[in-house]
Amino acid sequence: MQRSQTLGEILDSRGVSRRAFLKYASYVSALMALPAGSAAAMAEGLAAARRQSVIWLSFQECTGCTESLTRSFSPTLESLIFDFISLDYHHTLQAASGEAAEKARETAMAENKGKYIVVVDGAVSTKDGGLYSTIAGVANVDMLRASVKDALAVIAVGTCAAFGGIPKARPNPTGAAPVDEIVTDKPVINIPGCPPIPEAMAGVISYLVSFGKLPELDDLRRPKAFFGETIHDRCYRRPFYERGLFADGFDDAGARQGYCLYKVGCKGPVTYNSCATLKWNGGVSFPIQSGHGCLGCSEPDFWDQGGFYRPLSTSLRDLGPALAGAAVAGAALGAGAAWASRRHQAAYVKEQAASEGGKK
Ligand code: FSX
Repeated sequence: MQRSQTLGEILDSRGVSRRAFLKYASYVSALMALPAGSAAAMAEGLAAARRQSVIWLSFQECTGCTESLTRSFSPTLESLIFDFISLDYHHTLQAASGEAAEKARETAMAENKGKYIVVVDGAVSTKDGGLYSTIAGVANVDMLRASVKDALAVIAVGTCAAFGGIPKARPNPTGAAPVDEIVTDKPVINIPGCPPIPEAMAGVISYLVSFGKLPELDDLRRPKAFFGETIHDRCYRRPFYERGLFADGFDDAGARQGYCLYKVGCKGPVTYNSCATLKWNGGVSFPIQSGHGCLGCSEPDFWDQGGFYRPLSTSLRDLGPALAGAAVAGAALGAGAAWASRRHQAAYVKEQAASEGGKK
């Protein structure tokens, strides 16, 4: 396979039909709710594109994000990695090690100046010069800065990379920070989730490769196609919520009837993600369908939000002073986006408190 070949030519030589190509583009377009005609445009864009060079950096994380992608059902990892992108550097998946691995990263950067994409999973240690997490003797924060220098765009996959995630949970001993706090002069797309939904990662990369531009993002830099609605908006248990039918425990009569899990701590109402529609493991299920409330893992600071098993109206209410503090810090640091999400949460708590008061 030559680098100069287009994806269309590569797939032709492998006997992949144009029809299969269009089917894939239709699938991604439908996932991303793109306007009519986008599937054909995406198929055309992908066919004409050259394999996209991707440098994938893994920092403070649990490898769940890569595990999630490698268990992607559709499109498969094979089609994503071997057909659409050239994964030139990936700590977990690359065959090279030591100096050869680092050389591969430098070569990919030099050969694809201004055109390669950097994907990051994991938070970036910044305390004490970033010495708490290093690769090949280089602090993550320095490797990130050097790697994005000539990048086209940066994709932060997973809540750790997008918002700091678990490494940033109080007391944050390593000074863990999200990617967009370090990278301020390149387009950054956040695909949060701990781990993120594989189809969201694959869809965004396909969109970038075929259209050469970023998909529409919200105020937390998340693609609206996958993060435009809350879990609650699309939850199949929502009719129970509307009727005031709640499980009070995980094994009571309400739980057995499939009632709403709000009272046992579900964070679906304030969590923007596609779990309720795309689900997991090829659409088999998602946590709420398996009887467990949403933990809110794709939202900023989810680990510190006041308890996974406490109802939102009580757990978030405890954050009153923190919410006020975040408003000040947000304005000072220009972190208004994160605050916007918290403001949504605060409004929800207020609404819940009012409705609970009304029921008494
Ligand atoms: Fe974080 Fe990902 Fe959670 Fe784990 O790389 S988002 S801890 S699933 O692995 O970064």
